[in-house]
Amino acid sequence: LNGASNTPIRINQVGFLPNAKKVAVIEKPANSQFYIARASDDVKVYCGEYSNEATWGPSGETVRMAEFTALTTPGTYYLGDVGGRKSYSFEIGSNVFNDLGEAALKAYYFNRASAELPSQYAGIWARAAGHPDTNVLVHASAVSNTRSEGTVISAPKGWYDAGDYNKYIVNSGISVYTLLAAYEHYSDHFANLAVNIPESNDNVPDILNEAMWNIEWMENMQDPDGGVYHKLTTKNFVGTVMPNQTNAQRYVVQRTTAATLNFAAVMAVASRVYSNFEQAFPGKSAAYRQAALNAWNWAEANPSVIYSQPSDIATGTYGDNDVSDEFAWAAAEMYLLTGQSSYLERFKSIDAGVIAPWWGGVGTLGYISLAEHGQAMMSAADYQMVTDGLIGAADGSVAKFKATAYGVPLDENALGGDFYWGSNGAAANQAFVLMYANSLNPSQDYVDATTSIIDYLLGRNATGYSFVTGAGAKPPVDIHHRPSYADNIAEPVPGFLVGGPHSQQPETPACDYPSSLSAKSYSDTWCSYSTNEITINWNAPLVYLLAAIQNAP
Ligand code: 9MR
Repeated sequence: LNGASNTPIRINQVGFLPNAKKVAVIEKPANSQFYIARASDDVKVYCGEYSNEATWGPSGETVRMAEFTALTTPGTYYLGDVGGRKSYSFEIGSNVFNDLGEAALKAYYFNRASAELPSQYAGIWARAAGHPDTNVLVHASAVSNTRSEGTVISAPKGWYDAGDYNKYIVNSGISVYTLLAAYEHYSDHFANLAVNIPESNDNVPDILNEAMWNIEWMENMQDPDGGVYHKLTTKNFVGTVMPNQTNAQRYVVQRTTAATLNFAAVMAVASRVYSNFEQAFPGKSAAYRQAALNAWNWAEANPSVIYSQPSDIATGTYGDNDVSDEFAWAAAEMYLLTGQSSYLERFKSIDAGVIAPWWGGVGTLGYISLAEHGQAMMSAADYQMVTDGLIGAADGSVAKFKATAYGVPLDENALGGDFYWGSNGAAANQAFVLMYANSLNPSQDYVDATTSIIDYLLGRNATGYSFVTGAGAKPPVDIHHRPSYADNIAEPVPGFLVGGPHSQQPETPACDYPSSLSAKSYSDTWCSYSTNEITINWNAPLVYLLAAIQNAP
């Protein structure tokens, strides 16, 4: 399944919006000219000159860029090289991202815990229900004044985090937040995006029904005293089986400050979002408000409970020694929820900074929420501080985008730079910030840099893969995802963004990597969970940016 790439031309394998910047990358072309031809009849419709040669450190390649932005006529094309080489075919059109946008959201449905996926919704990936999670034990590490070791709790639903079957609050939080932000920032887009899930015929946009599947799980992860369990997990990762083929005991493990603040932030946002859907979800908005307040109060009283893996638990840690950014994010959301100035003061007292958000660095989410919802509640100076932070981060991405030989805002430094575990999710999260900055302060550079990230994820990268299952001519096939592995269906579950290149492959050294160079350190094998796993947190910015790029001002 780990075939060599069969074209040296690196190009977005899905397509380009008509007015988008359009660039392909090729290693050492034989001649300075390229052409674009119509796929149906090989008629050449565009000729261009490659840019000058440049070397991209992360891939070690000396490449030239082929830009054909001026070609805007919808159609199916390929790029040809006078040396006789051709790219995969690609589309130009205003609908090029429709299927992908649907698939990226539908991926969450495919990862639902406690749910049967009938073929009516899941097609060939139909499967039986697994993990009811109605008989979950409180682990010794998670006892409180209200619950002792072995207390049985019920916490069904939620999404499987990734290729494993566990459910982790920290990672769920940023995923839900990003989907809810996508809805709030592009509500018309999502009001019209139905993805054929069991709730598709109700009066609620599918993205909010899907997010609710996970929020309802999160609700049950709060102890009556306000503290929130870090994760719901088996003791060890289970084997490569379908969800219904395993019934290993599940536990809730530890209560941490990070999980509790993350939960507070998400519940505060959910209280706002679902207040507009009171009929469909009666009482939820008020309940989430109270849940957020209780969580915040617990975190204030327990400000430094850091996750520490118990000796009998071996699953993902999502450990984070620095919870200052979680305090900043939660404080921002609590301010928007309550209007109490102490929360804003708290946010301002923490210099969380704006970076591409990730599960361990969430301060940026507070900036985004305040910029989007807080203007009327903030002084002009405070509002400007927030928007300047976001615009500054977007400008940083633009500077990188303009500097690299691939024309993408990804580069490396002594520590591996942008090529770490989940580098594709990090790239998508740069685009999240770019497109949010673009809504504050529209700029062609922000849109172009985002397009370059989309291109990178869909094939303009040093591996030759489109990194989303089911999308493009050469997508990942052998992903680290238990249902995709165990279901006897050749194609993996579609719509999932894989983790992507991870410099030097330290965690999974024996997984058949084509190269040790950072940008090529990717292996389309089950073995490589450090590059070929999928997660709910990497898909969320993909959902966001596909909506954003189609609705850019
Ligand atoms: O995405 C996580 C990455 O940032 C960490 O470096 C890595 C190792 O701690 O863990 C990743 O998260 C995994 C989680 O612990 C368990 N489910 C699968 C996740 C993706 O590989």
